[in-house]
Amino acid sequence: MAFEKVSVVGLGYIGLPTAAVIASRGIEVIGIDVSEKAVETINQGKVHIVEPDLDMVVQAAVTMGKLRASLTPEPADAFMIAVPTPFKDGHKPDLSFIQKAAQAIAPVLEKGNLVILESTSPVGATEKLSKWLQELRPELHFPGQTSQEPDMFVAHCPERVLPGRVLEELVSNDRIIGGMSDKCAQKAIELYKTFVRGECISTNARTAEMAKLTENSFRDVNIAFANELSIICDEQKINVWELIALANRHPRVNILSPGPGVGGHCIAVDPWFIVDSAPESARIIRTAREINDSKPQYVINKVEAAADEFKRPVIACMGLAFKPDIDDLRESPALDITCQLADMNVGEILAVEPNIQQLPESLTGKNVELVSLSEALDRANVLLVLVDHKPFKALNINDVNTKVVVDTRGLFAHM
Ligand code: SAJ
Repeated sequence: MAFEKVSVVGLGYIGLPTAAVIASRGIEVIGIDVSEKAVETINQGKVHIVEPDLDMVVQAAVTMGKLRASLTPEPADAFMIAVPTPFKDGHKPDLSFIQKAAQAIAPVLEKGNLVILESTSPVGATEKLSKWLQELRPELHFPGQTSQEPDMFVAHCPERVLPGRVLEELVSNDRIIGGMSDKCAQKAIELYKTFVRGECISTNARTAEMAKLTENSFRDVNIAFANELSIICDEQKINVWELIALANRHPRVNILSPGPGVGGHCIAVDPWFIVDSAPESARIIRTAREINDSKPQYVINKVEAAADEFKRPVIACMGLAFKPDIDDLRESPALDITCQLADMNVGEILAVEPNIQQLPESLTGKNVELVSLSEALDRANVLLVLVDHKPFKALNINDVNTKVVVDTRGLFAHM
């Protein structure tokens, strides 16, 4: 069966680019979102999130009449769910957005439809989705739910794109296609083949769920290794950046970079889903999370000590985003550190973030000023490097040699 109409539920950082790319292949796409503002913006051919080139692709798809956003679901051949899966108290996965998406699409589902879960999910979530849909539409036959031959198809195809390179990676990355049955996987592969150039590899839904969690945990554990090294090196009076560069000359060593902590809504979250499902066995994964989560406090202590050297400390927090050259402040250790420093009253706080025009809500009403890089260099006596944005990388030693520098990204390591 060819896919003539596809519905994407959740028009955020993953759903909107996915919807726009599928529409650009000539397939009719209906995007569903609970936010009136997002729906209105998209229907005007505009975007409500920042991602390179996304505005152009969305505008083209809307102008061609292939992409439309709506608050209410309507019938389609396939439904792709791309909603958030945060954690709640005790780092337990919160599947309520997936459940709400299931409730929203259930009334319009028809025999033969394909339902795909793209959201990063704990093992077993796709089975739960199939069960919820079965309960809502008892006359249909969902995979794994009844003894009858299923007439509905359900699969988990985790998104794996890197923010900042979403449009490219959506097409070029290989995809893991975890079917609730082989038939489900085959059906999902047919859909992904319409826009993915990478390989589509089929497996079962549980393995696909675990594969995505594993990828992000692998990265988290490796960043934790680098962060732990940075603390050991501070104690031993060794330049960690030089150390890592030397060790990485070994043909089988590839250490990642230390930083002020791990941010974003994926790597700092997903490993907890593994820990939650295997609390006794997931020891390295849990410890890595704890190491990365404790890094901001370590940085704050260093800044406090640096500020102590001045009667009137003026601290420039360089970067608020969770990684370089983006405007995304979600779950950002840089923002968290800046916020905490402001609350502690350690001095005057200047925030430098070239990718935003105004301070985020969490910093407004506090003793924090958003300033340009040159103003920060004029006024600050303590420089706290939190993000290695391009304009910061262009600085040279003469710009900073009169300041006390706390450099969490190794920007000045080789000067
Ligand atoms: N970081 C370091 N040191 C490093 C690398 C990263 O401190 O050497 C920090 C970054 O500064 C940032 C955090 O880690 O705060 C995460 O950044 P990232 O670039 O590693 O990853 P994300 O969160 O932008 O995207 C990840 C990607 N996963 C992997 O690379 C395994 C992406 O492919 C996933 O699709 C995405 O998570 C997701 O949505 O799950």
